[in-house]
Amino acid sequence: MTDRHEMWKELGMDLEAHDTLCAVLPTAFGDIFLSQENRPEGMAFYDMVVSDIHGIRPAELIEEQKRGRKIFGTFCLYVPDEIIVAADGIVTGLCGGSQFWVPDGEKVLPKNVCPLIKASVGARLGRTCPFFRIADMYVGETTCDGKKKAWEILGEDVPLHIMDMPQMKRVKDIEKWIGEIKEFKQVVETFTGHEVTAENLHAAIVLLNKRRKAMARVYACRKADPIPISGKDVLLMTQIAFFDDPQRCADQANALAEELERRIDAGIGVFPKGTKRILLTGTPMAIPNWKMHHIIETSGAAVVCEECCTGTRYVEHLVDERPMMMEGQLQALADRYMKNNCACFTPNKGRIDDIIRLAEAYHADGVIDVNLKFCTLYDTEKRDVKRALKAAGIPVLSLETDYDDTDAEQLRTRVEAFIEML
Ligand code: BJ8
Repeated sequence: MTDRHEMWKELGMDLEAHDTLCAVLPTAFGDIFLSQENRPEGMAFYDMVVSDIHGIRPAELIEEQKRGRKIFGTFCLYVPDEIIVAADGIVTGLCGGSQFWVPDGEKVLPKNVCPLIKASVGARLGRTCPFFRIADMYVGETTCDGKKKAWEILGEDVPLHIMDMPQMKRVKDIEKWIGEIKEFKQVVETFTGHEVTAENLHAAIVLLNKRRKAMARVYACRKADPIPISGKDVLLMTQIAFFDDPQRCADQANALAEELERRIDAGIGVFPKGTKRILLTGTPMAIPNWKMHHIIETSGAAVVCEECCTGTRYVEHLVDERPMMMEGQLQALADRYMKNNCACFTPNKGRIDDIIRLAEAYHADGVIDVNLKFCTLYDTEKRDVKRALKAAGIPVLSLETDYDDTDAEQLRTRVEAFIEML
């Protein structure tokens, strides 16, 4: 594998600390992913990306920067990638998913902030992630309190624009959201030096819809029994999509979907027919957070769907491609992004409806609602999720977890008992 130390040094990274991270990842990945049997051949691409996760894509991004393109680091599904892509910018997701980055985050944040935020701040300030070093501008949003305060800290270190998210979905809130997208467009135009026109915005909408459709095709294959791909592998595909080139992402996902469709025709699965099927819902699972999937899929069940931001929310709902004028396009973007049902909204009944709809569509035997520690939004919503699923006759297990592995055995015991009763 190419030695990337020179590149990381030029990015101002802490090489010694970063080497520690690089030393543990291959073993973790091998144990969790490569130990699976009968994986689709299409996963070879994603395995290759992970094998040089801080090398291949960062090197590409640096090349693009040399050509004058700007890289935008984002942390939330509400930030409309289309605007950035239309201005010839590149989007890279920056949510931290490893415990490795948490201690550096805790140097500036209270301990009782969710690990996703602590890891994201820690990855930047600890200088141990190339993506956090490469991004020319970060885009924050006013979703949860922890993130809002984290932007103030990160903003001292890197150019940062904050999108003011509505907290409700009334007509006036959506109008305000369109105003925010307009302002974001201006910020991106100034930063990149490229005007967003109706033409390039249309092309960006089509491209990102293509990515959604290709990934949704992979997701749809999970409705089959036997299941042609593990939940872990679909999670990995989704996590990688956040920083990959959108066209390549769509091509790889389509190729994978074709293979899965052939598997379905031939009755080939990665778990025996009749394996218990779990829908996961809750907080997002940023790479390399594979904990819950691994526990579930080594406890006798399969994850067939994720109602979360590293799941269906990323692949469902296309932006209307018909408007060809700027006003209509911005409205279409606002409409599509407001179909995401994050717990930062009130009320958020749409999420409950989504969970029930998806549990039925993916023939789930049960739902596991997983909350990252200190995320009060999803933690509070657990009550409504439980109540609605009980009323719908769908078994549900609510869990809370952190990024470290100290609770893994306890979680396994609870998951095994849940699967047993399905
Ligand atoms: S649209 S889920 S990506 S906000 S887990 S940081 S909410 S305390 S990540 Fe999210 Fe956008 Fe919503 Fe999705 Fe805060 Fe909760 Fe932490 Fe969270």
